[in-house]
Amino acid sequence: MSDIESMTSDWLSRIEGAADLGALEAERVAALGKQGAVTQLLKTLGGMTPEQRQAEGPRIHGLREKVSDAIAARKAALEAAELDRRLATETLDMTLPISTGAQGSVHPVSQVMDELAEIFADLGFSVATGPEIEDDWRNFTALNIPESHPARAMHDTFYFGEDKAKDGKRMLLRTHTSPVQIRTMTSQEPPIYIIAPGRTYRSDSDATHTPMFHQVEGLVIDKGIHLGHLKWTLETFLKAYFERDDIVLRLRPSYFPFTEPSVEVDVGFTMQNGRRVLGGSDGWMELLGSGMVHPRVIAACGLDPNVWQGFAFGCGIDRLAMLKYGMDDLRAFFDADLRWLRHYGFRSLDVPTLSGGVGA
Ligand code: 2NL
Repeated sequence: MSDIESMTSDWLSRIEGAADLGALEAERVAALGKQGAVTQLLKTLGGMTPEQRQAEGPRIHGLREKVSDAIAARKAALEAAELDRRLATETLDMTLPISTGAQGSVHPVSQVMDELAEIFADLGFSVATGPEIEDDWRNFTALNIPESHPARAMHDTFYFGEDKAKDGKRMLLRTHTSPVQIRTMTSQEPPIYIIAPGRTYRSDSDATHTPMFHQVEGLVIDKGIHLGHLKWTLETFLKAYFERDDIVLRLRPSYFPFTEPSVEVDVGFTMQNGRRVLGGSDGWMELLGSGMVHPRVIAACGLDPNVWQGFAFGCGIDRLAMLKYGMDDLRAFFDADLRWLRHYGFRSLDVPTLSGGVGA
């Protein structure tokens, strides 16, 4: 066996014997580093005659190539073994209780959803949910918003392509939670007392609008329902939610295609140390939209509007959270910044309400 051949097998066995990445790196430096044995050998080519170089050059370069290939192969094998070892040992039992070092907390939106569920449960309402991908009929047509209605454009709807159409119907991301109420009315016998909290989508983005936002709508369908029931329900809800008895509501005539009459609801505030505090009536803040369910909506769901009446309301949950907790930028809701949660008093391991987790 020539010198080069014995050197090759010597290096290959040393590389193969490297027990870990550190040992392998030491072998690499010893062979291919500046002062390495193979590098030194390559340098001898300079002092050879052309004939010697022609004979020795390919052999020495061949040695260098085999050594560097062997190092790369050994490195890959050691890394794969290391990954296997970590995958086998670094398991995480997700069923174990979280450590006391936990940093997160319930999100304000989840907290408000739980509060809503709890308050309305006391008034006899249950929580209804439905899909976020809806069809045109449930999101618009059944709500008395026909094809040509400007409200369709106003909603800045995210539509799916024709290729995602179901039964010839084009699908969309629901622009409000009303389709949940439509589903309830078309599948359940009245009386109906529900709230529908959840995610809704509109193509809109600035300090007060995010493309995904949370809405809660309420719906009552029963016999002999009138505006007085709507006003009492909203007053009772807002007093419980803001935990104040001096909440004053102002009802203004408005327009929604799905309610008649339609009522916009403002909540009164007073100024305290330059800040708006809810309660009293020094000024007014727009809070929610509502009205008596339009007879056409009741009829579209297969019910007789001469027998069944109802009221409905809709409100942004993000807005409810901002007002209650004094938050001013909606975008922070979706930044997952723990400092923001802590700043507004949300702590790990909080148990916010007795009904924690029953909201959507
Ligand atoms: C707003 C206004 C509103 C409704 C939502 C509704 C649902 C059905 C029938 C009738 Cl199924 N009405 N929902 C009614 C009035 C207003 O929302 O400004 N939301 C943010």
